[in-house]
Amino acid sequence: MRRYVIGYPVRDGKVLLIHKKRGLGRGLYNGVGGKVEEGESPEEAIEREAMEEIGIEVLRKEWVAKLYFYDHYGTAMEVDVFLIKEWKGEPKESDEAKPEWFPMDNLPYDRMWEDDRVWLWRVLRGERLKATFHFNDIWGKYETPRMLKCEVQHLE
Ligand code: 6OG
Repeated sequence: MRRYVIGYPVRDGKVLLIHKKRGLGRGLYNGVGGKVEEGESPEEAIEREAMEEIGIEVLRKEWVAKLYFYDHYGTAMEVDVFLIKEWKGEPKESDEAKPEWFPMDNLPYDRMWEDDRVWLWRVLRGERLKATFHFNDIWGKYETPRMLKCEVQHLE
């Protein structure tokens, strides 16, 4: 199973999303993130991606969720989600991502992955979750990506 990470810098009731310029989810808003490389931990991967995509050095982060994604064409992804609580540097645009702040209670869900409206507000409120999402075609190769089924479990 392919491993990925997503991280959300949070401060003063706001979340920093990126408008993604390329790769999976191009054109959508998401957290910073990407693939976990060979020999890397998810913790290391989120630090690397935050630096590569928006130029911040992560000083404190919290693991909040494990997400599994499947589709009809064999995609299987395991994603670790972090809230980034402290960092050094001003988030800046790169050729991959344009950072933008949003109030936590007013996220642009209509321009995000369909699963986000199911789980993101819950982790922003302090919950830890494990969730599984089934899509038709995540890469959008044959069909417009649609979420078909979801299961969310609250972790103590
Ligand atoms: P790169 O192309 O940047 O990695 N990702 C998803 N995030 C959400 N919320 N929902 C999905 O539903 C996703 N599928 C992928 C994982 C892709 C980035 O996009 C995330 C990575 O952070 C299907 O290397």
